[in-house]
Amino acid sequence: MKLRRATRQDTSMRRNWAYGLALKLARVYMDRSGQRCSFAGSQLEEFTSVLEAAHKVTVLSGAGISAESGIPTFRGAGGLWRNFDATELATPYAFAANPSLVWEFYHYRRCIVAAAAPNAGHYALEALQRKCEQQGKLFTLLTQNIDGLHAKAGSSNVVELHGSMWRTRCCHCNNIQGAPEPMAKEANIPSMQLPRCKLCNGLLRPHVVWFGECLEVETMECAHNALEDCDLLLVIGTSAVVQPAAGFAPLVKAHGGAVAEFNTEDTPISDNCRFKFHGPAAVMLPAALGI
Ligand code: BV8
Ligand code: ZN
Repeated sequence: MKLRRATRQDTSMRRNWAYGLALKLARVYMDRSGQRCSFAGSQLEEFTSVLEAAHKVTVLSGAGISAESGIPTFRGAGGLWRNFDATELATPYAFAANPSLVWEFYHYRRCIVAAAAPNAGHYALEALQRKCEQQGKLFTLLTQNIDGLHAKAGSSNVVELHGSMWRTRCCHCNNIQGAPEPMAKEANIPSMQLPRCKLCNGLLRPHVVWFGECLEVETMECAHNALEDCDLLLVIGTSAVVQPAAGFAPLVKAHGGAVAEFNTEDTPISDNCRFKFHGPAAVMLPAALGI
């Protein structure tokens, strides 16, 4: 039996079949886990053709993409640490008032992340980056997360808008170094015994951007280069409340770029989004990206 060459029509038939399967698969997953998930088949096709036609693809991720790795989100149920609101401790004022407490807060988060692994959502973005770069597209992954799970999943040149919990900075000479050894619970360590700078013995602080602090100039430049003329922005697992990141989607929409939101619920930017994939990122991203 002579195998005839696959026509264009064959390929699109196979692709439609694949999408249909992804959709069915996605639905099956939701029922068992009880998590609501929805995206219209037609929207998936449109999203896929916009992705294929795009020259510049940018991704913005938030705490929601790490939720299925067991990392508490800021506004989710886990957003509280010892009845402290995470956003209260992530400020220069909290650190000035009680550096030991803030050190313990970051130590607690490092322990959770150290025990966690990237999920299918992180890996789908790693695969998307590879695919885009193979196709000669410009791709940038911007994240608000300080957990380092995108890099752990293999993503490269990740722009960490708010820094990393795995780096520290000297409050005196600004020298950046690694994260220190774990510390005991309820340590209340006097600040002189807290991690110190190996150059000047100054107090070290997590190398992250706290509320009320500006993002680094280079980081903002990277972000603006990635958003300028971007054809497609994927916004994943963010409540879109914290500025300046919350302003990125409206910026892309304003210059005619398409925005696709991946979230378990609506957010303040949902109306700016041409595509909305409602459901857990670890399911919706592989399904929507056909990865
Ligand atoms: C600054 C690092 C100049 C530290 C962080 C304009 C108006 C009003 C206020 C301001 C403004 N401009 C500046 C401010 C002040 C402030 C701000 O925006 N405040 C907010 C609260 C209104 N911004 C700043 O201070 C920024 N600096 O602008 O400097 C300046 C300064 C002062 C005044 C003017 C100008 C610095 C902001 C960075 C702070 N540092 N992190 C640390 O992490 O410890 S922010 C931190 O919180 C995260 O990095 C992240 O950005 C934010 C949390 O948001 P998300 O990641 O979105 O997480 P969240 O839990 O909120 O939501 C999770 C989402 O996922 C939800 O939507 C949920 O539905 C969804 N989800 C859950 N599970 C899943 C899921 N989705 C998919 N799948 C799932 N499985
Ligand atoms: Zn120093």
